[in-house]
Amino acid sequence: MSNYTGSEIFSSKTKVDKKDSKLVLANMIWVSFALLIGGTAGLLQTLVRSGQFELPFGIGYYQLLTLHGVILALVMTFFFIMGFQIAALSRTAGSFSTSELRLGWTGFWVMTAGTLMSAAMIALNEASVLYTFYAPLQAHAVHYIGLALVIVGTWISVAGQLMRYFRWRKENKGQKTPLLSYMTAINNVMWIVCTIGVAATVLFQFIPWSLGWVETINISLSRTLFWYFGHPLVYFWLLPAYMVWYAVIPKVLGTKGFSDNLARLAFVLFLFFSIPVGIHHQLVDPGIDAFWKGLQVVLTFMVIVPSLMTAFSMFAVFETYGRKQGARGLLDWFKKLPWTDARFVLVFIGMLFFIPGGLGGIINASGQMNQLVHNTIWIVGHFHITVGAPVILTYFAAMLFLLPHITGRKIDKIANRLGLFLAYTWALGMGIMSLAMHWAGLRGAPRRSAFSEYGGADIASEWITYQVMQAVGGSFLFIAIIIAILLFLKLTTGPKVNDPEEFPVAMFMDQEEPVVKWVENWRLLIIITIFLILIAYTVPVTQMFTENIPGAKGFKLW
Ligand code: HAS
Ligand code: CU
Repeated sequence: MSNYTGSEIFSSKTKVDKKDSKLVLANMIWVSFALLIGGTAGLLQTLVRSGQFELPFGIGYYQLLTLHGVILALVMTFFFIMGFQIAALSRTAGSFSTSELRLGWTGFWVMTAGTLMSAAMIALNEASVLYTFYAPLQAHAVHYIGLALVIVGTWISVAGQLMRYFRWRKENKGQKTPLLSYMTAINNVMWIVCTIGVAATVLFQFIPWSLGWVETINISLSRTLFWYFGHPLVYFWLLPAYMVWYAVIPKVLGTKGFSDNLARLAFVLFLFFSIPVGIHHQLVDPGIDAFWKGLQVVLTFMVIVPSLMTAFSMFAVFETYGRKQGARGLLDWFKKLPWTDARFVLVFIGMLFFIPGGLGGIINASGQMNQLVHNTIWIVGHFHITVGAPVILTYFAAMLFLLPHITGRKIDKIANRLGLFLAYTWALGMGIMSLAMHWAGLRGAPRRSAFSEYGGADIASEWITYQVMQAVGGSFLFIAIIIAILLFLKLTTGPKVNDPEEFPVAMFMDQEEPVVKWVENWRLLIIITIFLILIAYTVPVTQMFTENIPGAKGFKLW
């Protein structure tokens, strides 16, 4: 396009650089592989929980559940996020330098090594501790070391990405950075700050304890450090999806984004409020004063705001687009949306899922209601309609244009149709499965548990229908995963073309406006972030050291 203005003008780049593309592709290959393995595990779990199926070859339910969580929630997402952010930077800020690229590759290989170590321990049945690895369940030390390496690998890759971002800023002093590059920087800075928590608990608690150097572990502290990381983790997954919603979708529609400044503000709010809220996962845990739980609940309600801003922006974009297409009346614009473009449909269905997904989050975060849903399968329903639908469907949409873009191909009719099938099958499967999970959860069905009749208890018999529904949903999801794999193969093989698929990046209605300066004042942003963390965590964490909590020995319950 010749009429690029504002931040786009500085990024004369219109493509992901060739060398960078290889790294992006390597990451995306891991995504497909992880999806297949993790999805198969998921299907088998729903079958076990239906009560109609037993796992063969002595595979344990919790072993499989650990594999499912680790490979999908951690491995698949991390590789996607690294690949996508590298692509977004290369596309909008320009190619990576040799040293930046080298960091990307080193990170990739360290993540690969860590993943293989953990996967081997899970396969050997030495690490059935689920993806949250709650103490006092104790895995083999190699499992924790593997997970630590996965995190260290992301740090190395993120270092390369941040260097690319700051190099752009140095070379273009005083200008506003391309929006997508800015967004990757926010996500990466948030990531560095929050992973310090999980690194601390793994290095100083889990590894020495699993090696037998110390006998006991402080459970409260380990969980708190985990959730200090575990909540921002969910936004680390979500923000790349939001990058697509804000910066890609308007371009797919052929219209402008609502506001570049508003998008940046939303991301800043995520940086501020994602981290000091982890205790909303511990609202029923002992050892944390109600006051600090309450404070983190209030902060949780703050982190809802940027998602509401995002919803508002999306409605604005859709309506503007629809009206341009001649829509009249209140809701006519809805019909004018491009219902045959898989890039749009995948994302839109994801957004629809996020309406109940977000509402469920607000229910979880509300102190009293959390008592009802905590540790029930409602929570599993919640995270399947957040990370398992809006986030992953958007990742699919991104791969739909990114894979042909980086390999020199186009989305042809068949690929587009596969994408549409994928969207609908996924929606059907996830819809049935997660609805059943929410219902069963409200009737008390526990999460993290294999099939049991609980000695014929009446209440347990109420759950069975829902568990069968979950298996039906799980089966559709498995079909969807096969479609996804076929789609990725289709997008990366076959004849190349001269003008490959574009990586769409939108302009904004306020493109000509100057950017609000403080949103790129990193010193200020980091100070505020740390300040909020100190307020939320200093006292509860100090109490965990001073209140003489008895340590726990390790247990291997499988
Ligand atoms: Fe959550 C537990 C609270 C969002 C993931 N969450 C989890 C766990 C995961 C997870 C994995 O407070 C389980 C962890 C474990 O293993 O124990 N969650 C929230 C809140 C939000 C939230 C307040 N969660 C997410 C996202 C996730 C995710 C996002 C993944 C990506 N969550 C909790 C709490 C717990 C919890 C408690 C602990 C529960 C317990 O007891 O264990 C908020 O961020 C949600 C804000 C979102 C919205 C939605 C905005 C809607 C949008 C779509 C607009 C649609 C459009 C299209 C434009 C308010 C942006 C519409 C068009 C039309 C035409 C209609
Ligand atoms: Cu959370």
